[in-house]
Amino acid sequence: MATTVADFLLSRLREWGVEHVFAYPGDGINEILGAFGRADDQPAFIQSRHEEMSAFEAVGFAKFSGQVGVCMATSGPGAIHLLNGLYDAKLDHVPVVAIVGQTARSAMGGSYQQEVDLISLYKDVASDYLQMITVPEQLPNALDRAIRIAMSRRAPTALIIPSDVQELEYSPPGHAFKQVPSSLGFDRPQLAPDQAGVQRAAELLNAGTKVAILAGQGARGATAELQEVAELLGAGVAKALLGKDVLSDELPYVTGSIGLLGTRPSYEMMRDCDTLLTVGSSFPYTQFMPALDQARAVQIDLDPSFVGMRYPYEVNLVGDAATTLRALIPLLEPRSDHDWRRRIEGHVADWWSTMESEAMVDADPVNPMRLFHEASPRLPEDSIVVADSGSSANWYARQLKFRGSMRGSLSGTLATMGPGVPYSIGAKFAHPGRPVVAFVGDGAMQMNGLAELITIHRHWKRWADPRLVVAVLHNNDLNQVTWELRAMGGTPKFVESQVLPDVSYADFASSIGLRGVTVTDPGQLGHAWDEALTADRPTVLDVHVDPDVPPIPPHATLQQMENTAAALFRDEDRWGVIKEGIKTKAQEMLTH
Ligand SMILES: Cc1ncc(C[n+]2csc(CCOP(=O)(O)OP(=O)(O)O)c2C)c(N)n1
Repeated sequence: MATTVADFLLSRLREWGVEHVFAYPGDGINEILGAFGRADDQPAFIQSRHEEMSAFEAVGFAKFSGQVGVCMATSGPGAIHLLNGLYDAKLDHVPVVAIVGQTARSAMGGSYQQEVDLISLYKDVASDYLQMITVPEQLPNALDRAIRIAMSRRAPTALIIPSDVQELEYSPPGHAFKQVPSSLGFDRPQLAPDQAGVQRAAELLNAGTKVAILAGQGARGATAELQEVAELLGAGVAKALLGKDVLSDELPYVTGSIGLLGTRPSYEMMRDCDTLLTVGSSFPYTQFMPALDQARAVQIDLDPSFVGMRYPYEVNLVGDAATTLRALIPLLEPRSDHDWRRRIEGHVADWWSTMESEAMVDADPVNPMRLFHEASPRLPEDSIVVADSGSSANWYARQLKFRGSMRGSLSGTLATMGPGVPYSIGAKFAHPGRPVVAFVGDGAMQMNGLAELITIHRHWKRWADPRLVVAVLHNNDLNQVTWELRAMGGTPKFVESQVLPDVSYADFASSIGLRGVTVTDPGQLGHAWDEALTADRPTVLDVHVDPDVPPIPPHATLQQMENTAAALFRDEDRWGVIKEGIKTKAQEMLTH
């Protein structure tokens, strides 16, 4: 039997080492589905409940494997559903390739069923590379480029393959005019910075007496170098949200997260430093960086289109983080004055004890911080942790102490609701032997997490280590926004928009064959975590948390406090909120 375009597509994906395609079927890709059958499901077709989840699964897979994630959907509605996940990839700089169907060439332009102008629709999200395949000879080059560009630019790319083209007999490009042969593979360059720039950076950093380092996900792979630079400069290191796993929180000078979801020591370090070194981060909230005339600054980034922004940097070094730091290290002068470093370490130690006290404040029924606090020391050193967008992102950022080879991520830049459960599935396919934990709000569970539990149920037996824990923050509220309304707009909780219908997430999990555990008492938490982390199957921890515990940052502005107070005056939950808020904030003062 002749090889079709669809057969070739799958064989080329296999040659690229792609083992999973996160996808959902439809007649716009029927021929490709037939090819999966003929290829004995290699790469494996990982069916989700919704194409947006397939895209999130590809993003989660790519984030945790470091390889390209591939997702696939039918024409029209399927391709439209992928979009939010692809934007998540675009904004967090993740390599994902989307393959979507389209109506047959003979019907194009005929307002045919499910005919959507996909080139226009995908133009922005897949701006790095987007092609429609119209003849077989075009395919290898377009696919190879889609993969190579996704990997090299860390961006989503897309191929549109009309249904009739999928069925054509494959014929390769030849050695002829207007044919574009192609090849496999891609060796990443080690991008070294300009030596004169490194010299200027070293002079600037050596002149500083109070050095702060901001590390982002671009510093992953440069852990040892980052530690060495921090030691030499007597600096503290704050971590952007996507860089939470680049450096262990057990290091005494790591101040933790920065920004709205950040820690007090990060805030204080940025407020008081005289020198800033940013490595692999495009952290957007400049108000949490030093004042514009306060610090002299150096930035290191792989991508020349991302240097020089967000702060008036004096030296912008384009280079791979590890290579650039290695070039810098011999030029740095070790600090003899350790006051600044000691101050940072003191603030960090105080911070962790405050976090513990805040987590132990009693609440009605469970303090959400305690859920994270009890998890933190129990998380295995090789675990992968994800959080959804919602209050869980705050507690993930502030309460969890990362150590060992732990990995973690969330939708950092798009900050979309809903990736928690599908990211955890992508993580499991990336590392079937590692335990995965997802912290997800009840709103995100109702949006799509509940349905994606069914996907977990479908696939979990393939994973060498069956441990996947979804911890649901069950507060019957879209809590993060409820608090944003109070803090930003001075608006009281609007019940119609904020309150969620009550659902038992544990019962749902049990009903489909997963473990489901309901936690309504903080005393149960430790045991619940121990059981979930030793279970023989995925577990949903349905934790009834108090929506009145404020996820307000430790450095909230006076205006935000005033807004919150004004909103609470008109808020029907005001007494619970005030009580929990005062008890929590008191911990920051009492312990010290
Ligand atoms: C797709 C999408 N819709 C809406 C929002 C705005 N939003 C951000 S957090 C949030 C509330 C999340 O509620 P839930 O999942 O219950 O978590 P909680 O904050 O209550 O812990 C909303 C509505 C968003 N970020 N993404």
